[in-house]
Amino acid sequence: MQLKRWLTVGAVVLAAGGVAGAAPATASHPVDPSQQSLRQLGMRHDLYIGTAVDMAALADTADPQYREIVSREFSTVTAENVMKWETLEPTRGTYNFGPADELIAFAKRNNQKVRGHVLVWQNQLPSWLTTGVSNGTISKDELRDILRNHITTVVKHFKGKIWQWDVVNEAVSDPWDTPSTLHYKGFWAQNLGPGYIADAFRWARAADPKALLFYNDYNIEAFGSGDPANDKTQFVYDMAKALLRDRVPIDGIGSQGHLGTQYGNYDTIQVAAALKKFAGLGLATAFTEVDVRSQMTAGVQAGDSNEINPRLQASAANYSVLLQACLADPHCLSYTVWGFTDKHSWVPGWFSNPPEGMATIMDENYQPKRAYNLMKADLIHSGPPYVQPRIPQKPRR
Ligand code: 9MR
Repeated sequence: MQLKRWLTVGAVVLAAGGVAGAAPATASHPVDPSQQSLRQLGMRHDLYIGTAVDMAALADTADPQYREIVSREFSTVTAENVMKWETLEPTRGTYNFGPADELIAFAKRNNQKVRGHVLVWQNQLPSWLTTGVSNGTISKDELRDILRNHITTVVKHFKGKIWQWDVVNEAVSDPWDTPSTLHYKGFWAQNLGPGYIADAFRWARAADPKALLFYNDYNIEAFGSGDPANDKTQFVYDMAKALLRDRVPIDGIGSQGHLGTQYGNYDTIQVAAALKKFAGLGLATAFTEVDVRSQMTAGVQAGDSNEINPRLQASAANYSVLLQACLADPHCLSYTVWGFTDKHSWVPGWFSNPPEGMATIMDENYQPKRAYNLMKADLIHSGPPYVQPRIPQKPRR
């Protein structure tokens, strides 16, 4: 009796699409899917839709809308900055978990998963670490111990609370770097050699047997020439294959998805093919930091619709290309945008010559743009046989 009652209530909630307080759908009044949130529509495919969260914005009592949209629209969250080394361990051995713990508590209250970002990266390192290495007070052996300690402490602290960890981020160079032949770049490769990548995954796995462990990078949305000397996607693919051969516990590839309307970018077929190739190795995939920025020409800044509209269209199209490709491969587990409003986006602060912006799915006043609606449409108008529910990834031992 108890069980039957629960099932009946559950069925009504499901029919209403889980909208708190919404009238249940009936045959004569079906739910209008365009009124559902991204997170509700994603669940039609078991696909988690996420956003990076700016903790200052989340805490801003003068702006409740930010919080409200994070909880309403998204089923997974990523800390935009507060899980990075400079925030977590600003002084050697002293950890500042407060801001990250707040995000985890927020996610729990809102029934959201958390992507952990990031364990090993060459940016946003604390100065005690970089200065210590450059002035020789931290030796190479000690540096390896420091890295192991950091990974172990951080992963253990969040054990059981992180769905996917970005274990290593942006380890591979770009064709515009010197030398132009792709290689392992940055602080960690320079000081420890590329073996730090396998170490990092092993240490992370030892600290949390259940989290999915990801390698995360940008400009790997599609394959190019196939030559790892200049095709970054191929380089990362070869790296992942070698890690798996060496029984390193890597579970997934995060494709960041930072695109710009001034570039050619890709089509859905190319991007879906790349995801399927990674899945062929036995890996999950995810889009982890999607945004599509535009150059803020004088015309855009002056409000000229001839300049603005094509950019909004192109931005929306690129959001859609990545989402359709993700939907097309059941191993693509989540699609996270790197901020959802132009009010809080890294883009204008980063690209100033020429200025760039308009990169997110809502404008500075939280008004949805075409990109937001196109994402919804993709989630609504897709399904079997070509779009199947997600296949959960088992963490590798
Ligand atoms: O969005 C982040 C911005 O607030 C920081 O200032 C910046 C520092 O490097 O990092 C940004 O996030 C980056 C992410 O951690 C890794 N991939 C690229 C993202 C955009 O730069």
